[in-house]
Amino acid sequence: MYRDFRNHLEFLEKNGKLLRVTKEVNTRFDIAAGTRKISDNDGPALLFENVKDFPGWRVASGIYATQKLIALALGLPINASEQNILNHYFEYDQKSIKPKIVNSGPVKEIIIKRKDVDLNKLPIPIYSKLDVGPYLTAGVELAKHPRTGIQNISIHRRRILSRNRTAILAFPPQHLGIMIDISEKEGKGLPIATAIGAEPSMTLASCIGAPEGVDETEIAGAIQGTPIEMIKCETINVMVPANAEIIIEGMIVPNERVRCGPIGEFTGNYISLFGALAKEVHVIEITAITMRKDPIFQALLTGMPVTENHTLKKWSYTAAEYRVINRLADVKALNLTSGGCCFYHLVVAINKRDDEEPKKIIESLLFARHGPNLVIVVDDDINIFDPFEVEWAIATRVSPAKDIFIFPGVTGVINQEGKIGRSKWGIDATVPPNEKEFYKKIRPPRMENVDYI
Ligand SMILES: [Mn+2]
Repeated sequence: MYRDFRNHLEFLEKNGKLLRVTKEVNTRFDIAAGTRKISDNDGPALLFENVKDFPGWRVASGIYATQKLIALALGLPINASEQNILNHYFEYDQKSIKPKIVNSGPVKEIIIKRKDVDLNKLPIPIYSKLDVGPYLTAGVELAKHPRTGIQNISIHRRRILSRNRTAILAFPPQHLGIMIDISEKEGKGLPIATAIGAEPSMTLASCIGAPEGVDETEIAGAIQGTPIEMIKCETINVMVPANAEIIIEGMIVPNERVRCGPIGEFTGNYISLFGALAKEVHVIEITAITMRKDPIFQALLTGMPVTENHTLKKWSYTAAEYRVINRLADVKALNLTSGGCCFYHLVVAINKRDDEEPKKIIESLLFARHGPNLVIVVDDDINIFDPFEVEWAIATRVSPAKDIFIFPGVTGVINQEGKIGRSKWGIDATVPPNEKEFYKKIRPPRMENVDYI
């Protein structure tokens, strides 16, 4: 199913999931507004062909904005279920195909170096009203670990500071943040490239949360079934996808810090768990831009859930959370809910065998890395993808004094004010032991005889 970014746009168009926009749009808010609308209306993805002040450029946006678009990017049927998508995530991070090194590729059609670099010539959108300026939001960041030389790929927001400078929000325990810190302690700037309009498999793999020391490019190869073609950068020692639309090469400026906010966050407001960290972030000096001669810029909206900032991470988080609890109970399904920003609230359905299982699940998840803030455990007769059924389970199966667990300060987790340590909670909404029959959903017998409605 190998597809580079523009092949993928063609594939989406054939599937009725790409809309070409010929109306003139402004990079300030118009692209964001269109992307908001398709994110709320189940697609299609957008290709803006007429961007004010940027002749010759096109901007693709919302490429992964919905469950259907994620399914298509993974090579699954358009109506693949949540469980089907999750099953694929279980497989992907267990497989790898090494990249193939090439000497030429379309991303080198235009090469701009050093003093000729000008980020203002790229159609970089401004998304939300209080955003401090334009941001790169869909760039796949590539960098070599200063000690091991193993490349890491991950997505981080970058604020545009000037013609040749950006900020980047990357901090430990994020792998790129660790790598930047190691270099800085040695007085060096880490070389980092960002690929815009990379293969869908690269974008998906960069969000998969692989362990430290894994080159996610190999996971990307496994997702698309063929090696990613990688090529050397012009000015730094980093390998980049040769079929991307745009590569921006640069180096961290050691010991310099700048603000990287506010920006509309995945929380749906301007207050995120990154808020405090965004006050002092690293600066990158751009050393080169290489691109196709008719480049397509990729925009990515964040803000109120659900956007592609949520869909790209939701299933990899869910897969990780499943692995934390699958030995503790007979887990039937998990849902990182949309209202919980696809991050904070996890609903788990189990086939309960022991009355202690819900509390064990809650404790294990709340204290796990990237753990949710609230875990709700229900029996497997509840459809956890239906908020009505989850609320019904809470209404009819919870005795608050004994079934709600509050953990006042979970360390190592960043709270809404950006401080370390936050309270978390869990709800056991499973039926009490020995009373199962009376708690079941009532449906009149002989429903099958109602053939007259
Ligand atoms: Mn990594």
